[in-house]
Amino acid sequence: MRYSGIINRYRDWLPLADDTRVITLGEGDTPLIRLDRLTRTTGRDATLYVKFEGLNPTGSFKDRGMCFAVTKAVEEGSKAVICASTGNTSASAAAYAARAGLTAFVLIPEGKIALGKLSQALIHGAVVVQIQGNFDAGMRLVKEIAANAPITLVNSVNPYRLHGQKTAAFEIVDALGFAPDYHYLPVGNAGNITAHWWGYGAYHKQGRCAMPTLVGYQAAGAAPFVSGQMVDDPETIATAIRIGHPQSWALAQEARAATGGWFGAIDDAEILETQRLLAQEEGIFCEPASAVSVAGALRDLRAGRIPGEATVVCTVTGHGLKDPDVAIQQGKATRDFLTVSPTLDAVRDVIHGRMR
Ligand code: AN7
Repeated sequence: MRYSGIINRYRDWLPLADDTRVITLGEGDTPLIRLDRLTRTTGRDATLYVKFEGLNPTGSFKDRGMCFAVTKAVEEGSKAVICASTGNTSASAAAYAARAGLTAFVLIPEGKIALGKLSQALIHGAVVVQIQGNFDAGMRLVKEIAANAPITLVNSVNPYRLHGQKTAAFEIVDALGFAPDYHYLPVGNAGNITAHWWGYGAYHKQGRCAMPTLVGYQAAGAAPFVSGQMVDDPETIATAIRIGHPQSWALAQEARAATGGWFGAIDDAEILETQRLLAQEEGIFCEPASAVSVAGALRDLRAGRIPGEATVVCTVTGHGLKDPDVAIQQGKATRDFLTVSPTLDAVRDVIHGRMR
């Protein structure tokens, strides 16, 4: 049967009326890819997978939640949606609003969103408002506006977002036949780690799987869950998770405590290194923020913090094409980007010098 998105696949697990019009772009059904080469570098024989959420319709995991949030907005008769965003939420809101025939208003931090994401918000016809402030400032504004106008807030404080995103956990259990022992996620607002807790929890309650340990990693310059307090001036090259005041603070603390998990931080150099390793050793091109989960899992495996025989899933949240600038900077830094004269000799020289 033709695959037609997360709502049709997991309808019984979602709060939805029978006759609701479903707004879908075929989100979900993303691959679970084994990382054998990178796992070997840890010296442990864990089974490590990535759930490549960059293969969703707009290139990030947000599509699962946006599919459901926009479907519910239409069900409730809403004519417009609004969000603050570091980029991916705005891209997804713009696309799903376009499909539903709603107006999308998106607030983004001026100069701090990756090029691919900005291009998406613009081409899908969202009203794009750059603010001279960061994501957290934008979040305060959209909450205020949505509280006083007939506009649906589609940030992850909207619980339908998390219901949609919990389907990623269902897919993992359905694919493996069991839950992984550990699940690693990059954490910004902590909506997605909360959604996975809900998803695994719902399956666990029905006896379908054990509960995995949930582990969240943040960028070192934006790591309130690691320091235990909000960060007023978050800074990281991983602009997707440049967030200092997470919206799902209490829920994520609960998810961590209930599953015996932990939070950790990865600095920008290690984020970039891991992004490059994933691309060059495994063929998986993700955006910088998405490399944080894999960096955390590799670190914890090496350190023996998780047992060598564990099954581990890392969510890779967004596609690398979201942020071409960072990828090109990384590529140029390796000095394998050359300009030569159009002659056989010149090209042969390059090849000769570089064969392994
Ligand atoms: C690639 O788009 O918050 O912990 O406004 O884009 O659920 O917030 C993006 C977040 C991880 C963090 N990876 O997820 C936004 C936004 C990528 C992201 C996260 C985001 P949450």
